[in-house]
Amino acid sequence: MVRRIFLSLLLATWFSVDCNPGPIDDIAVDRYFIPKSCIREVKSGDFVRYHYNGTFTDGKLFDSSYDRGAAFFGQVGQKWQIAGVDKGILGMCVNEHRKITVPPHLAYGSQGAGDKVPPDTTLVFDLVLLDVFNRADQVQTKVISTPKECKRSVMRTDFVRFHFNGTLLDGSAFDSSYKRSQTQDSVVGEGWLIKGLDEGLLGMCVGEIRHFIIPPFLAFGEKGYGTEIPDIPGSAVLVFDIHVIDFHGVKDTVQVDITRKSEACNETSEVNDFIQYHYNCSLLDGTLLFTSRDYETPQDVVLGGDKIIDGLDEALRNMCVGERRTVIVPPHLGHGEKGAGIVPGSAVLRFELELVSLQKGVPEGYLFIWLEESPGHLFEALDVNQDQQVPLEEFSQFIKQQVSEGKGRLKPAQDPDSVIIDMFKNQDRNTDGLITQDELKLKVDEDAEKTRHEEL
Ligand SMILES: [Ca+2]
Ligand SMILES: [Ca+2]
Repeated sequence: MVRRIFLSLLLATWFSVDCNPGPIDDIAVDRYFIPKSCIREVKSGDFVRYHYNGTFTDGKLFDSSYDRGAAFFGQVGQKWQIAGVDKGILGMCVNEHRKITVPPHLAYGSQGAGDKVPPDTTLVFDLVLLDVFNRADQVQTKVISTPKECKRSVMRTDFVRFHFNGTLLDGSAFDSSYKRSQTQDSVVGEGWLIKGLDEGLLGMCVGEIRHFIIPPFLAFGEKGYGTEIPDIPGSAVLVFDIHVIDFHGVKDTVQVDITRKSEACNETSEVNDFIQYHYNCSLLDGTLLFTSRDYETPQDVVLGGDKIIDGLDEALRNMCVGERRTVIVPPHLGHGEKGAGIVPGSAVLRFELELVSLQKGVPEGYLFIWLEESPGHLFEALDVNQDQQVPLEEFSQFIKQQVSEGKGRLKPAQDPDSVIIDMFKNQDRNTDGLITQDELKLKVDEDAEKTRHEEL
């Protein structure tokens, strides 16, 4: 019994080898190239894009998607393609190559197809799968690397600067911000980006890298993207590697983190003070843009004088000499949407600051202020030798004495002698090189008048 079955099997085999290949009952699938990595296999109901050559068994070509310059797109199991291919494509991976031999009853049967395929013809389809997705797909997200520290992550309406590599599922690149050496910048969650990224970027941290696979209905849909030579074909799944460089919200303020406190600290910096400070300025990805260490002396500035970006001016206030801070400045308090020089547009900046010295200042518009009550009879105090006139030397000596005794303060950040000359000129109305009692009185009254106007 066993022997007989064996014999009949052998005969069957013999026949199929001996004769010309007659009609086969079912498709024959030759998976002649299977990629090493296969994230999913085609199932019934999936949408697929593939290129193919259709030949007869003698190798003669009767149809080709390559000739049309467009891959076939359709849904598996829905008769979008001939039955044999519908079946033969199941289990296929993206980038896999298959030869599917299809008997006539699973192809065009006894009818054939016009003048292209004669009746009762066995066909061979050579396929390479480019793309696969399902209506039920979501965005697939994989976190590639995430920073140790993340105080805040991307929220809806944040403005994000990120780098990306974009490919199709078969690995072919369609765009990369790295090639342009410029980040992609966008508001998130407001429809500026394709849906998959609008959602996918939410929750990302500065420095984080994520890998996304986005189905076409959350990307560029059936139309794809591009006009003449489409960069992204219709119904394409997109793969993105996204690296968040920085982000900010329009309401973000300066973040100050004190990294070293100063032990002895009697006074802190405020508006109008003249300060010297060291700084490093970098992007949030660590790129150093500027450093005061490039110069022989520290940077100096009068706070509140509109000489430095607002965020830095603010960050340098209430600081003790010797104190160090790390500060994050959003672009609206930095160099804005346009950037400046090597600072990219909309960049968030990170400063490392150290206050080196501090000279208390005087209010704007003043050259000198009294720290104690001013002398009741100012002219008499100024006119040391009591000759009813005050030349520059006498004036200068008097002011310097007030400063050295801690009774008054000159405007910092300038040569004291030139500040005193300016003060003298303000009082010497007739420019004869002498201040008289009348001139001083006039000026004092005028200032009082001015103050009243300002108060009004
Ligand atoms: Ca005098
Ligand atoms: Ca005069």
